[in-house]
Amino acid sequence: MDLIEELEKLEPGLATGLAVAETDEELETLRIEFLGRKGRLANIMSRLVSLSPEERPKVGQIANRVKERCQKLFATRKAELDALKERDELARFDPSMPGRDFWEGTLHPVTLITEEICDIFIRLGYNIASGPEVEIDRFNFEALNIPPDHPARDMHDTLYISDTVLLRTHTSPVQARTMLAKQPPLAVIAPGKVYRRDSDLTHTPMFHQIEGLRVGANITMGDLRGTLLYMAREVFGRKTKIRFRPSYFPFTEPSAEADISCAVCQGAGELGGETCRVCKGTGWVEILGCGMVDPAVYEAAGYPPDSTGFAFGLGVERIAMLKYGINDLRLFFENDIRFLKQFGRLI
Ligand code: 2NL
Repeated sequence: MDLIEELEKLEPGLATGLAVAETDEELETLRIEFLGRKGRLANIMSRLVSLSPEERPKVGQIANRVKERCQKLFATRKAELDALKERDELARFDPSMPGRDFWEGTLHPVTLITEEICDIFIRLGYNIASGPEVEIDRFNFEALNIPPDHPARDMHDTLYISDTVLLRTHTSPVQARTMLAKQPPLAVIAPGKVYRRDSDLTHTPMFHQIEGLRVGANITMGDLRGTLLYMAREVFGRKTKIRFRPSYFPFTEPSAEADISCAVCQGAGELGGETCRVCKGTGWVEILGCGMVDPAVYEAAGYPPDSTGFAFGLGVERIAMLKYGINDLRLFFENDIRFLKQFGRLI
């Protein structure tokens, strides 16, 4: 009865193979060899037809039992190998290893500069004010001495939502609203996003401004100069100088643009024999616009006509570019982590 003999050899043969198999691949190879569609057991079964009808069921039964036992052998060895693997992994795990570093995030340079400048003015006694980014014509223009036909409206490239509703083009409407709510003396600083229909290498449709307004008794342009010089020295260093050039804004009279001595070349205009790339050799860089508040603005606010005060407005991205030596405005809006992480300070 050599079919039965063959069947009886299967189990010990498999056991020998399993004893040395150590991987899932080796187990699979054995499974195919013994229990596969063209494997040893299948081969024996295919030869059952050569037996007499009496012998066939008996041998068939034996074959089924052998098959079950072989399957059990596989399951046992698989469980054994899995347990070994887990033990190995546990042995390799070293709980004293330092954890993986994770990226904690840093504040955006626009946020850093905004906070730095606001903090300077808080130390000077100013209050932070805010207002809506969607504004009405009245606060963005009318209250600031910019009537409907005023040429300054062209300068602003306004994004309109309707005839009277718009995205604020500067943060001045915040101060205009503050003046309606509060009588002088007043010292406010208004940081925030502003919008203009303008987009090229040096302009983005949204950017950040900080404006300041101080109204009280006997406030002069000397106070304005002293305040701005203090701020400039806090931001750019103790040796920073300041100068005013005459300018024009509808809401201030007189108006000026303020320059600071170039922080890169210390006002020399050159650096290592080369023309300074930041101030283009002039030794000065523009940082903001300012002036004494125009009486028409007081009138719109219902303030006494003899009120005195100054105001200024600066672009945050511009200050950040000067302070950190950033030469491309687009970097502020791409949020490339390699750029952002250089500004260090953790949240
Ligand atoms: C600039 C110029 C400026 C103001 C903003 C202001 C606000 C009120 C009254 C008077 Cl409520 N003035 N703001 C004044 C002068 C200049 O900004 O070039 N900003 C980037």
